[in-house]
Amino acid sequence: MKSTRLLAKFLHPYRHLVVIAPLLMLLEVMMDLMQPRMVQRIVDEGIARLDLGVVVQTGLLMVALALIGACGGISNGIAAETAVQGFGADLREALFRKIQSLSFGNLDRLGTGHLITNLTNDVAQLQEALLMLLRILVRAPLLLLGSLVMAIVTGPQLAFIPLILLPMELLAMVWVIRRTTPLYTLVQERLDGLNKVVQENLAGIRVVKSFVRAPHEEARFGRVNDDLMMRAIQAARTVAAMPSFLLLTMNLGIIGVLWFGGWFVKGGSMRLGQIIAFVDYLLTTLFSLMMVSQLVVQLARAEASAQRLQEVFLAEPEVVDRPDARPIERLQGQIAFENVTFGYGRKDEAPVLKEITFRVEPGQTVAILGSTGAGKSSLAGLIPRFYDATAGRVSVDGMDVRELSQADLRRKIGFVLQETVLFSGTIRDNIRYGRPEATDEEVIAAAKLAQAHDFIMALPDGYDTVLGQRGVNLSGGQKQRIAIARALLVNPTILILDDSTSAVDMETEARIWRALTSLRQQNTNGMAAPRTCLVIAQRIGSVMSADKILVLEDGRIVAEGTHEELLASSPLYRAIYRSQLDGGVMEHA
Ligand code: TTP
Ligand code: MG
Repeated sequence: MKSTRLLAKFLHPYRHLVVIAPLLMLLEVMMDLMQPRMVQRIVDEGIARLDLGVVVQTGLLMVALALIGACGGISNGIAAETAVQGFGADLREALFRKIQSLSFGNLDRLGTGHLITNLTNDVAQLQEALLMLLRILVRAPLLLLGSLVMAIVTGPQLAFIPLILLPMELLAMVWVIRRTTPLYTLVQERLDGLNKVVQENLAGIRVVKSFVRAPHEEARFGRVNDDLMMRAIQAARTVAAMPSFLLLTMNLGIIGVLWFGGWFVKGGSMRLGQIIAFVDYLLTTLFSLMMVSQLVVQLARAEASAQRLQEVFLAEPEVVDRPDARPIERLQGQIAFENVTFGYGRKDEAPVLKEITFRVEPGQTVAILGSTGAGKSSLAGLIPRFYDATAGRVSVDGMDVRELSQADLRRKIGFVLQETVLFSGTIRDNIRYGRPEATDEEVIAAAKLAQAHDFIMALPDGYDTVLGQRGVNLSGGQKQRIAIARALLVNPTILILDDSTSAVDMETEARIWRALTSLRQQNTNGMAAPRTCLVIAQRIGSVMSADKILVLEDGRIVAEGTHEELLASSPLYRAIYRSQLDGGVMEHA
């Protein structure tokens, strides 16, 4: 079973508690089992013989036993809860770490909804099962057997009653458990769906509001929410049959005991106290069986969750370092694609990039131009190994990127992603995200290069301005410039800008370029110029001064050359150029 493997692994640090808790429970069970015999003694020897001394003495003994039992129960609760909470925290931490190690491809496939449910509800299900294990795994079976034995010892003549009722109850339990287990898997899946909708909604709340789609989103949420509710009710309904069945068997038991017991008492072969104790033991037996069944149901639920957790734990990162991965000391910054073909893994679909071949020499700025969906971002993502090429070879400085350590490689590459992501925190922390040890001077130098310094200084708190939830929000172009500063601060050898100035006005964009170019000539403020720049853009104006422009169309490179060469040779490039003439290209040139 998946759950046992996970439990065993993550319970290891708490093994002493796992041993102690059931022992404490044993204490409580033993005390519990003695109580009915005490009652019997009070009735048969105290009350029947009008001996007050026996009543008081036995009564006090009962109180003492109950206190000892309670101590055992409470200590068991503390030990169990300590183990369960520690187990849960360790499991969540390991899961989080595992998620960090996965590749983009794994994460695409698992989905955020699944991972959030994993981290919250699935772990909680395992914790709940563990708590029940530690609290009732010992208690219920012991009480069950113990009270069954005590019942038979107390009234052997009535022993046939539990021996008929127990198998009946067992049958009902098996029926319930077999029906609910698959239902709980469905409940967890519905929870994934709910988490996905919530997560998408919160991430895209601006889109939702700007398109006035709140009612649509509410309906979408309502659907998954109802779906979850229906499944949970369906599962609960089946489980709900259990208590009624238990009551039925219990009542049958009481009737049976009173009926037959009455005979025996009248005949003089049994005494009243015996009957009372017997009923007590019988009810405990039947009740314990139901506790066992609840444990089994919870274990089944936990098993479903454990399977979902194992899916993540056992996921192999698609992009892995080879055991002999080469560390990188220093890069020159040459990039080469040789016959690279790449797809996102869906077999039936055509590849996103087809037979891409080009070179970027150290110190060059190469631009990639192409319509939306042409594959520009996909191409750039192959260089830091967000994904690995399906066929062909991507290399830096002549070394196949698959032979290099991912961490080393990525540290040498400054990647400004197309979608700007800033974290909540100060502007300073955001800029030095990739190099937390950077000095304030370095942060400012990077911000100046990215043309962000001036607007940052205009904010009331400057670099200490807090961004994100409940903090200041920046404009799209301002965010992009912070992201550029963040990439520049790591002193990358290769800088990749994926449409990173799309929201910046042309004049600022031109200033960023001038700053980067001038940086190449002199080394100021400890900032090393990125030697190689790969620039993805939609606007020709952003890229016409590049050393080389690649025109990407439907996953293929259809033209390659400098601005002038392309104007002369490529009708497509000329068409793009003309269509953008009005967009201010001339003024930039
Ligand atoms: P992109 O490489 O994202 O195209 P692009 O960067 O040229 O487009 P844009 O200018 O709009 O940024 O996508 C190429 C194809 O790959 C497209 O059909 C969508 C697909 N794709 C995936 O299937 N999964 C992904 O994670 C990404 C990024 C793209
Ligand atoms: Mg893109």
